[in-house]
Amino acid sequence: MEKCFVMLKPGVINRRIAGEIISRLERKGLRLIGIKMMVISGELAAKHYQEHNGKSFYDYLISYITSGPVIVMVWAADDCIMLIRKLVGTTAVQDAVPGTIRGDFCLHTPHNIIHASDSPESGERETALFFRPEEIIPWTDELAQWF
Ligand code: FUP
Repeated sequence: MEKCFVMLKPGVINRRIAGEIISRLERKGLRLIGIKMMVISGELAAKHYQEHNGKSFYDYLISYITSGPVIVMVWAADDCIMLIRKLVGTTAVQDAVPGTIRGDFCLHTPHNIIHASDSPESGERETALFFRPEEIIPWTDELAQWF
């Protein structure tokens, strides 16, 4: 089953909308197999966003992502990454369609409130960066056979 790493970025907890966003992923039927709250170190942020190193927005992105508490999660389902990225919406907030998380809750692309892995490989890599193996709990869904 595919894994998707999801982060609710700094500001989501302050705005008291973490529950609303998590609820959207749960209502889709996705399976939450890891969750915790943390403040990301500069070192971890640099590893997470290594592909953006050197871009114009990189320094701002690193300072923003380390500026306050985040909630990190791992979700699992068939085609989990494609399904979650549809719920999340586009990176640029001016293109994010109402009804998506970014379309409903954010004003500025640099603060687009949620990160979700963009490939199965990044799902695995990001999960391993943020979670120890014992923090991932792949519970059995007794009803799944009927969906
Ligand atoms: P996404 O996969 O949608 O989170 O987008 P990216 O990995 O391309 O970008 C990571 C983060 O960098 C975005 F969430 C916001 C920030 N960013 C900018 O600030 N400006 C840009 O032009 C692109 C990304």
